[in-house]
Amino acid sequence: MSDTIAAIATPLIPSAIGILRLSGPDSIAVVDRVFTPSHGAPMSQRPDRTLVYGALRDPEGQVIDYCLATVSRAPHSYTGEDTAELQCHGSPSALLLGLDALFSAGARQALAGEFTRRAFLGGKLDLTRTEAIADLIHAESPAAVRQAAGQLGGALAGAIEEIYQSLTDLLAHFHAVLDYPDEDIEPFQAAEISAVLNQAAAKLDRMAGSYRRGRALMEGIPCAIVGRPNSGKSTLFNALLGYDRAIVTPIAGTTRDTVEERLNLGSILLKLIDTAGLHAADDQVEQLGIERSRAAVDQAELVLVVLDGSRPLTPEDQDALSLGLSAPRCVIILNKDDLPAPDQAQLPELPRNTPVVRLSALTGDGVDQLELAMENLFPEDPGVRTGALLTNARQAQAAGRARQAVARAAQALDAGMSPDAVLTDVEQALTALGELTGRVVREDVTARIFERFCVGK
Ligand SMILES: Nc1nc2c(ncn2[C@@H]2O[C@H](COP(=O)(O)OP(=O)(O)OP(=O)(O)O)[C@@H](O)[C@H]2O)c(=O)[nH]1
Ligand SMILES: [Mg+2]
Repeated sequence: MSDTIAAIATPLIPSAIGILRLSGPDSIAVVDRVFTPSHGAPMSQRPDRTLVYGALRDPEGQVIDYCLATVSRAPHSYTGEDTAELQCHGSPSALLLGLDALFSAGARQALAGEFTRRAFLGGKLDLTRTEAIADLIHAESPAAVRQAAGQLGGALAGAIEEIYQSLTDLLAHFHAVLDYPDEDIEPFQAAEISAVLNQAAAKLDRMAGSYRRGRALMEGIPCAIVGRPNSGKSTLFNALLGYDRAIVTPIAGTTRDTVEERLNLGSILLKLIDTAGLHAADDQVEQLGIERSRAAVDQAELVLVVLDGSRPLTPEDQDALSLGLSAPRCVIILNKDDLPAPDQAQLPELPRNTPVVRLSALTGDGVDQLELAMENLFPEDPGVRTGALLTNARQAQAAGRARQAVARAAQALDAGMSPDAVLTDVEQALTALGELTGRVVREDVTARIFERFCVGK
């Protein structure tokens, strides 16, 4: 039997509303001890989920705040236990006094994520939904919100469940075969089994493949700005961010280390990375910086190649161009458009559809065109439903293990192995899928998941 926990569920800053929250068997009794409705019966005699106005009092009976109380009895609550909420004014001091009153009345301080942990252990939420709650709280773009909300609605859990069920059916079939060893599997059945395995493998492939996009959604799409020294990378970085984040000087080699900032562009979130100018450097610090520039390009989904449009191209510009063109997406920027352009032809032959944008990072002219070009490079992928993307390494690893186990099962079947060999692999796939949703509980893993939550969630 669990005890009764309490916490302030809203940030401790002066604000309109602040919420005290309780979960556990004594929640409603505790509320009765600290809260007196203005009219009528105490909360223990009220129906679920009705708001009751009244006074929150300290152990001496002094009023701390006038607030709204509501209760939800097990199992119809967030945690599945008896729960209560007090919606107070958002006064940090009053909330702390209210919390003390709850402790005096028999509750104890909730740990970070303890409400959601109870919801998970009580079977109210699977692990993908608990992770969706953390993702929603931390979402930094509209697209990340939609993904998290979809996952909270069960999009990922549903997709996993489909695969889980098809493999469970297979397993049942195999058990039947093993129980009657004299009956060979009909060739027709073998083909059918193979089809189920292949279908599961294809779905898991797509799921595992969605991690790249899911991670970019949560952490920002890595976007590196490269070019030779003084081409105006840091000026552009600042122009895109809208404030002076990176140092800009007329001295070549100003930026020595990579500088990262998040940037919301339309519905996408970018992790924008300013880098050290590419050139043959003698200085050891500069060399290290340039190595980091190249590493940033390796990781990038999008590279912005910044060329100084007021000067002829140099071998360093060529280097930046070929580096940028090797990335999954690339935009070529002819910067310093406010200055006169040189006479000779500028750009070498580029792959078709490579966007080229002329702008002045200094005056800001044309930066909106660049933003548009960048946004257009990331259309919504209709292949994977929003909410069914994998968004963290834990999910990706478990899906990867399930995928490998299914592939092994398919191979074993093709190689004409005995049913129990195939069975073992299918069982391993089910275990991995069970870890993904939390059907199979691993304490170390769940502990890490709930660490991301704040107290009161
Ligand atoms: N006229 C003009 N000058 C610019 C423009 N963009 C940058 N500059 C100038 O070019 C010089 C170098 O700019 P930075 O942004 O520091 O260049 P960088 O590419 O980051 O240089 P490193 O960090 O040394 O690699 C500064 O004096 C800027 O003011 C532009 O659009 N027009
Ligand atoms: Mg710079």
